[in-house]
Amino acid sequence: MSKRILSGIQPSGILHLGNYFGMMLPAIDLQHEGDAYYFIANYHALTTVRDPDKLREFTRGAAVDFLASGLDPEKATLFLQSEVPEVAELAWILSTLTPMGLMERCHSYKDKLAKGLTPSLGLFSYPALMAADILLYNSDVVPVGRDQKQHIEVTRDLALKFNEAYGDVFKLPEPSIRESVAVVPGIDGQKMSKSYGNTLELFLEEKPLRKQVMRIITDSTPVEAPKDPANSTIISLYKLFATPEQVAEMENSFRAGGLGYGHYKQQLFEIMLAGLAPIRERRAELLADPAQVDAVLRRGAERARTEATKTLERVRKAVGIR
Ligand code: AQP
Repeated sequence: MSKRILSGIQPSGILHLGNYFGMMLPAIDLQHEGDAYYFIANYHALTTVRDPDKLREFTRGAAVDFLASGLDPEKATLFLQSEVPEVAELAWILSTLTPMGLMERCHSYKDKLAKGLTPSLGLFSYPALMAADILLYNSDVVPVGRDQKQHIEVTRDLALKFNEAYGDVFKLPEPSIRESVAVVPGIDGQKMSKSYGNTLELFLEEKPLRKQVMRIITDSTPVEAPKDPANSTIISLYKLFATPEQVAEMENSFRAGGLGYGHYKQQLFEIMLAGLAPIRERRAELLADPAQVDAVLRRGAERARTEATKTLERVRKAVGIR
């Protein structure tokens, strides 16, 4: 049987380079290696987006952006999480086995608290819904950025607890993390994140994109002085697009001094624009053909729901509500 690959992305804002390099591209590469299911996690996004029009816009946008980035609907199943409401039932069942302490230890929850977000029960129990997303589709491999690694461990814990309590129902999934892009930095040097306001959006128009690149925070080394390439956000982002030779060239130029950060930001902007040009073109085509996107999502939802229903039947039987 072929490997089941699964991953999701929250439409909690506009997709950015962190999403693209950390998860979307690895997931797109994996679509050739098994039976891939990718979804837009709009139930998850409800924990942060309160405006229904915005949620609809971001959800649709994420689906279009994923397709434009290279998701092939003939190879991978693309669907909206909410088209398979069975996931909420499984999340509830899993939550009855979930220790509070396990959720309390989750970094992403703690980070959001530290950023001042008032937590809802939904945000707190987010990893249980994510476990349901993964287990409902009998997933073997889950391509994610490093921030999600702990949530896959939680998923494995919950699957084990369930299997111990009710018999062997779930497979234990493995994360797949591309180490070189596991944490893409934002313009402030922290993890690029929709909720941190530090993103470079994947499909931002040329002018505002340049403006955003020029806002990358740097130290105050004078133009003529040598610069340290080691902890430079500019270089970390440049590496996403440049060849090793181009990166070495920029690093040497940093060490030599004589050029200001503005110069390197311009170089970054130019390589970014060139690198993203093909997917920008593809996106424009998709935006001009909404019926094509509708059809992909409809077909994806049907396939996903068929799979989900089978798993949920086994779960219901196992726990005694059938
Ligand atoms: N900066 C990043 N570097 C590498 N991978 C990243 N991912 C997100 N940011 C980076 C990966 O993208 C996938 C989808 O993420 P998500 O949007 O569902 O949730 P997230 O990780 O919480 O992303 P954000 O942008 O930080 O969203 P908010 O601010 O709403 O919480 C995941 O596999 C993630 O690892």
